[in-house]
Amino acid sequence: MYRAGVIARYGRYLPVSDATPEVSLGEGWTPLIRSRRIGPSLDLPQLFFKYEGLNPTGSFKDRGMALATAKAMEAGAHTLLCASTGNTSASAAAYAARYGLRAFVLLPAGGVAKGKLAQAMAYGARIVAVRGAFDDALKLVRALADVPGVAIVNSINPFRLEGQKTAGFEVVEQLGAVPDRVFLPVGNAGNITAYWRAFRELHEREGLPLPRMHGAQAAGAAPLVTGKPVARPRTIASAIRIGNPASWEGAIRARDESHGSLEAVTDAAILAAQRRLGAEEGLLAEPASAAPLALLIRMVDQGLIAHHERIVCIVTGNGLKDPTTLTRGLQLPASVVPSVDRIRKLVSRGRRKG
Ligand code: AN7
Repeated sequence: MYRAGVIARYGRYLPVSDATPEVSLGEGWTPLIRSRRIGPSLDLPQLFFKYEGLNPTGSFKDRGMALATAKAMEAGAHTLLCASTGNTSASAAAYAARYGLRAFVLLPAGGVAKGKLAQAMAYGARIVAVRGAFDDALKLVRALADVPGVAIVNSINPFRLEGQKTAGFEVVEQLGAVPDRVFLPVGNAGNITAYWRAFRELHEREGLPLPRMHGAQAAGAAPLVTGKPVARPRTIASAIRIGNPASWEGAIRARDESHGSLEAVTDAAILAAQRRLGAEEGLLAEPASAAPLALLIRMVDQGLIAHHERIVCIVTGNGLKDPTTLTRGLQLPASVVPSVDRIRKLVSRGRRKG
């Protein structure tokens, strides 16, 4: 189907009017891909990946950013402002570029993956590297809410969550049913809040059942698991290196109302899941986006998942965002002389099955 963007596709369920510009970079309608190897290996034939890394700037953030940008323009703003662990800044910068707005992005200094920083620069954002964590940057942004002409486009902006909920609608349309469980990474907790809103709306509107929501945090940045903010969040998954999530209550409500869970996974488990997504499914995920699979694998080990269940893991961001982590521990291939005989031997040596 023609990719028209989330406002064109789902406007009837969004807070838009004739005065709202139809902002779009072609975001949304990302593929729901059935697992070919990981699912069967876990004895879960109905495991699916929602590949949000195929959005225009490579992450799920574009959905909410399209609507937040539209509403900012409707209100006459000239500048988009956000704090970000990287993906929100890349998204804000892209939409600002397309519509002739300024983007100001506050990033934790040294804490953003290379690809995301490169994007923000390439899209022409003004970048401020803040000495501190994401949470410090978000605090600064909140204090700047009164600057005239400036729209905050963090997920404390309600339009971000409204645009984001379109992903939940898509999962149900593409699967042809509500999944039994949805697994997703949790940082600032906007995404889990938005998905839960989508499923609740479908439940109320169409009488559909509700899924169980499972949020994965990184062990060194798991305030929603421990119940208290983390002053110095640590994890290789820089996207979710967040100590005091803005949508705290939204995440708790999603967990409790859905009879789901919020759990921590180690960096080692995240990296192992990331490798499996690449090597067994052909899906590149950034580390944060592999956390849900890490949690699912653990729950399968614990015997908590029934084999017939329909399970969707949200792959929130593209692996290309963070090449440093993707290639960690890997060796660049050695060069060889361009000899057919040599290379014929190498190619003939053994094939992978699967
Ligand atoms: C790939 O870009 O917070 O729980 O500033 O980039 O809704 O925060 C990114 C978060 C998951 C967590 N996966 O989503 C930011 C930012 C990826 C992400 C999350 C993020 P939320």
